[in-house]
Amino acid sequence: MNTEILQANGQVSACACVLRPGNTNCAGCGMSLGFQFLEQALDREPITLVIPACCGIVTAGAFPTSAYGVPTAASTFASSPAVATGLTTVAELNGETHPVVCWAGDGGTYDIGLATLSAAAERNENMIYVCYDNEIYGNTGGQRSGATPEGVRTTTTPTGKVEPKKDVMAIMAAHRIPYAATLSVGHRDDFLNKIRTARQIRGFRFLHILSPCPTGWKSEPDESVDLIRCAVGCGAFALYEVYDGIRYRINVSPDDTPLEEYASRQRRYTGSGIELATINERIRAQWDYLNAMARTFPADKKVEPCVNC
Ligand SMILES: Cc1ncc(C[n+]2csc(CCOP(=O)(O)OP(=O)(O)O)c2C)c(N)n1
Ligand code: SF4
Ligand SMILES: [Mg+2]
Repeated sequence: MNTEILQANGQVSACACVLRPGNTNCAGCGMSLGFQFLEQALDREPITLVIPACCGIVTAGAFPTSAYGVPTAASTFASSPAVATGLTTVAELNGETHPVVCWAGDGGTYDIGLATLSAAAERNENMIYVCYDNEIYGNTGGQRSGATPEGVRTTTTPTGKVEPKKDVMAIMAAHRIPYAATLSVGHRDDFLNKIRTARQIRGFRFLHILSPCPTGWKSEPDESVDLIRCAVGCGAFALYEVYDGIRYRINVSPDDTPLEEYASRQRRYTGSGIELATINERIRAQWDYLNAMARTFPADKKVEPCVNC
């Protein structure tokens, strides 16, 4: 595969680094960390990226220069898993085994791209789909998405979103795909393990990253990693894996971190009309569900590396 990329300074680089320094992402953006962890986990193996409309494609810059050091296809919102399907098929026909990674925001995943995401998952296409979820349409000014949690103020929910966050993991599990997992940029080892696990499996793999967005969350850029640890600690973001859509493994259980600590460090919760106690109740109910699934249908089988990947 040709990985030569024309850099902003006009020089050609063969750098397999996924996201180059000097890109336009905001300081403290979870997407930047996610790309770094992806690259580390894959040990700089070449990949092909497919990215629909989102902050991630703004980062790419204007052709022929690019902030990405790997071949990157920009797609429409609705078509990224279909584009990735085509690229995977062609790569396999050419005898190439490098992964095709679809990298989309929550707007592109939960809402606007859901139809082709569902279709590719149902066909069990051989790709890694990553949703970096900043819980808003960040790129267009911070509107609410299906991923915005209840109680969060956005430009379209100025008094706090009333509806709960859509359970995208349950939707993906219902497709009985081989692997689905949630990833935290505050838990690096767990993050890298899940990328490596996904790499070893053939078929549709769905990875969901809670991606801090200081601009939209009204949080401090240097607190991003700690904030995600806090989200995991208070139970607002559960770290778990689902194999074949039915076998569950919880990776990190909540500790004693209060939801108030997570919420108070982001001004998107300030002045919300929804009580934290109400939000907490729903978080506890989700944990009851996850614990029951992990107890009843545990993921105890070890992943066997795919011989054709
Ligand atoms: C069909 C369609 N509708 C709306 C837009 C405008 N648009 C571009 S990016 C974006 C928000 C993307 O949100 P998300 O996928 O969460 O990524 P983020 O910007 O948060 O990184 C929107 C609404 C578009 N490009 N195409
Ligand atoms: S708006 Fe948010 S998601 Fe977009 S680049 Fe900035 S921090 Fe990242
Ligand atoms: Mg988003």
